[in-house]
Amino acid sequence: MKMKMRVMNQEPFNAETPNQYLRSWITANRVFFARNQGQIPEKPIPLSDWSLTIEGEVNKPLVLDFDQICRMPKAIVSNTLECSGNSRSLFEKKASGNPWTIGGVGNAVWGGVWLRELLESAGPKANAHHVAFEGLDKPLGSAKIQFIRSIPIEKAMSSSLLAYEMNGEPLPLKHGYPLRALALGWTGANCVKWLHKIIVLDRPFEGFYMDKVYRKFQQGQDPKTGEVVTGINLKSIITQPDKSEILEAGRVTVLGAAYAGESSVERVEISVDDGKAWNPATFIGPNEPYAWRQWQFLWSVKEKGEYTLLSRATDVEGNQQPINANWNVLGYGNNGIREHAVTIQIS
Ligand SMILES: Nc1nc2c(c(=O)[nH]1)N[C@H]1C(S)=C(S)[C@@H](COP(=O)(O)O)O[C@H]1N2
Ligand SMILES: [Mo]
Repeated sequence: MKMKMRVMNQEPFNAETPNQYLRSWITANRVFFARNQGQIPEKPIPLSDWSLTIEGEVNKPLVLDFDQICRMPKAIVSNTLECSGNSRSLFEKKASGNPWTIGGVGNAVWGGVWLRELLESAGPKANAHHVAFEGLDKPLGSAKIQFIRSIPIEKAMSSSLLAYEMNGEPLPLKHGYPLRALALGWTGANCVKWLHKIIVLDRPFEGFYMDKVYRKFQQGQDPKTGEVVTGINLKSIITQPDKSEILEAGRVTVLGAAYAGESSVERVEISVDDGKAWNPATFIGPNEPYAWRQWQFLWSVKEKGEYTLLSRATDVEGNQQPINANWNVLGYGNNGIREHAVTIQIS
């Protein structure tokens, strides 16, 4: 079978994973979605030319080479990564940005080191509040703005990984070789690729990628006053059947995934009558922190006609996916039940 991504942009390269590859718990590296603000490095940097610097509000600034990082205790964690703008094109009202459908998400098992261990050896000072990450990718456009993002030190110390492996392979070039940050359960923008510098700060980093984007704001509002996009929202997606598919009456297997960022999914329900009745779906596959859960619903359908399928996730705290997501100018965080409806035909 041909591996075909849905490419939205060649430069910068932005491509989403087709539904059929979202049906397994692990998303294969070769079809894992790609989101870039700058240029993917043309070739992998020789490891002898690469180092990781930790500086700023620390007692002991560090420069580490790749071997030193690999000799540290290895952590292996699963994590579902989702682009902040995933499902943007499914909002009824248009939002600006890449027209993602549901494929700006994927799940991988990552190998690396806990960021906490590195920060502890550098010794954050008492005024350390944010941790900024800088990537090596060359910026595009006339402004030439480097991709730099910062996260609160609590997140950096509790549940952030620096990954050099993805699904058992060295981190692929397009996913950040040789090292990337992963703020577990947080959207992709918080997970800087081609990482080479960590700067500990006394406040959030200020710059284009912190203040103008990755914030939820309304028309006419100053983006900087908008809420910063951090954790991945509770959400479920239907990955089979596809929209507009024509199927025969009888038994239909409905497949999907559900995820909840830093929380965990407790339950998924399916409606085949546009939201009137809800039926429980069954989980299949692994149940790991920060990772999505695959589910299925075996549907027995006798009558021909048009059907609208909806899925609804509930997390362990009892929160339920919203019927409709909150629209914002840049279309972040679309997790609406309605927006993810799949209408099909039974013939
Ligand atoms: N250095 C760098 N890191 C980056 C980006 C980037 O443009 N440059 N894009 C971010 C965004 S918006 C997302 S969604 C994820 C996508 O990761 P992936 O391409 O490995 O799926 O990378 C993040 N890290
Ligand atoms: Mo993103």
